[in-house]
Amino acid sequence: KRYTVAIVGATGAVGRKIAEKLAERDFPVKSIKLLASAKSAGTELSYNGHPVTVEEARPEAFEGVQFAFFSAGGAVSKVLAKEAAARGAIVIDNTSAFRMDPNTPLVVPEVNPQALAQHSGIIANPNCSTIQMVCALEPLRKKAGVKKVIVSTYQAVSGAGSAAIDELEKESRGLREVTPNPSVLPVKSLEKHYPIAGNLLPQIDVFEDNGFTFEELKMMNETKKIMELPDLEIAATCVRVPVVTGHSESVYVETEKELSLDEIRQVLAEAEGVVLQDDPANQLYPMPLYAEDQDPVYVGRIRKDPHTPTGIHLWIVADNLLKGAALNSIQIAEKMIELGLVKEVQE
Ligand code: 11C
Repeated sequence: KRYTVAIVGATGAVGRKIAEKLAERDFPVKSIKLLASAKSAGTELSYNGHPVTVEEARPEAFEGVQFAFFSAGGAVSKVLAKEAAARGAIVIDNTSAFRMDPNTPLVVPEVNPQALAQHSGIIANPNCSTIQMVCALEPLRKKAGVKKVIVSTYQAVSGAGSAAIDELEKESRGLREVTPNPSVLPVKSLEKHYPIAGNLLPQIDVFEDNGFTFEELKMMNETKKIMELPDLEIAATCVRVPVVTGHSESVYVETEKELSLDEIRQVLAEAEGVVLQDDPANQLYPMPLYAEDQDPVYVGRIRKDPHTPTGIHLWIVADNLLKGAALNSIQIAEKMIELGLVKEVQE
């Protein structure tokens, strides 16, 4: 069985990765539609070595589509995702538009595939920094319960799109020569912009009334929903760093039951989608430069807290465009096929 697939936002950083990964994983594609804004319509891209002309993302473009991967921003998803679902497509949405909607499953296949059964046409793909963290938290929860999480992130600029990558590259070249003239980071739509080369920005997305940024709240709320832990004590601090791709996270976890260091290592070594990189004697630990273009979530620097017996410190790194976005979206589609959740259509 093969499927007609659409990618909305096909010209963007994540859209391009979705096309690459579908081909690389040999996803059963019968035909592909690359969709984008009217401005990009007519652009020539390629899929699996074949040229494909980008079409404008309009409601009619979803006729006959079975899987629609959306990655063109929340505003586009809010307008077009329901149009695609109404035409029979399963929408896998990479924006925050539907993540907290109680009727929309928010899924990381290694963590909560059971949530897929309740969908009504739209499945939400979580925020990149949430995905990599829950991949490491879930196996610990299964073994010992999870009570509390405090996370600080070191997030790559590609999370803010291609324009932010260009900005880091330009500023890095001019670091010693010209005064940078930032216009994208930390948040394109806000008035103030700061350089990212040689800097850290403790702001990802807009500030909310409680002083947390929207990115921080996404990590907190999405983790509770995915892990089905509404009472989880969780707080996040999200920071943009001058790295092109690969989000890193320092995570403090308190489990319900105490685990030994060996048990923690064993649980993470056996966890689906996780690769343990934890050998301080040989200076082995995860780093974003080496996680780029790789599928796994890497975990290392594992330590027991010196004061709290149930406290654990972890360092978690993953490619934010792959496991954080394109790969997880495709794994959702693959899981739906595996679980028989895709309606058969008359050919
Ligand atoms: C970033 N995490 O690194 C954001 C990008 O809600 O899917 C992902 C935004 C989202 O800036």
